[in-house]
Amino acid sequence: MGNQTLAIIKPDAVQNQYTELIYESIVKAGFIILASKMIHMTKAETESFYAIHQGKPFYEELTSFMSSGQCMVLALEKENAVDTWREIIGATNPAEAAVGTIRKDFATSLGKNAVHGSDSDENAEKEIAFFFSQSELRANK
Ligand code: 3AN
Repeated sequence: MGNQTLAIIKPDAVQNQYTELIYESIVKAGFIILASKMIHMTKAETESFYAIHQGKPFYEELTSFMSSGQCMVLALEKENAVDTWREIIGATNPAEAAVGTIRKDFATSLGKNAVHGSDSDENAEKEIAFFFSQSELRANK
């Protein structure tokens, strides 16, 4: 069981000014924020980040949306971080997300679903390394 995960506050949530509320939920849930920053990915960068979904019907929509505006990316630390963060964000489809989850409260649609969370420890490590250098991650240690 790993203790780190990658969170992204997606362009819909940033544009709707939910960044602070979501950041607050992260802190209240007891995560240590190892590093965070605002970024605006190019289409090529989102295609690389979501390469695992290449070929799926929603790949074009997903990569266009994720490169449409600023995101906040965060490297989070807590015991059992991947599962804990996925419980807090709720189901992929906000219509199916449980009451009190971030996607229930802040997501716009299945495609524009406010936040990202890594789905395994292995992917968390890869995704954190995709966005953050060792020196950025070392800052709070
Ligand atoms: P999750 O983010 O909950 O792990 P994944 O990994 O299945 O969900 O999908 C990655 C992202 O792709 C989702 N967060 C969502 O933005 C988008 N997505 C997934 N399924 C669809 C779909 N059927 N239509 C549009 N976008 C989708």
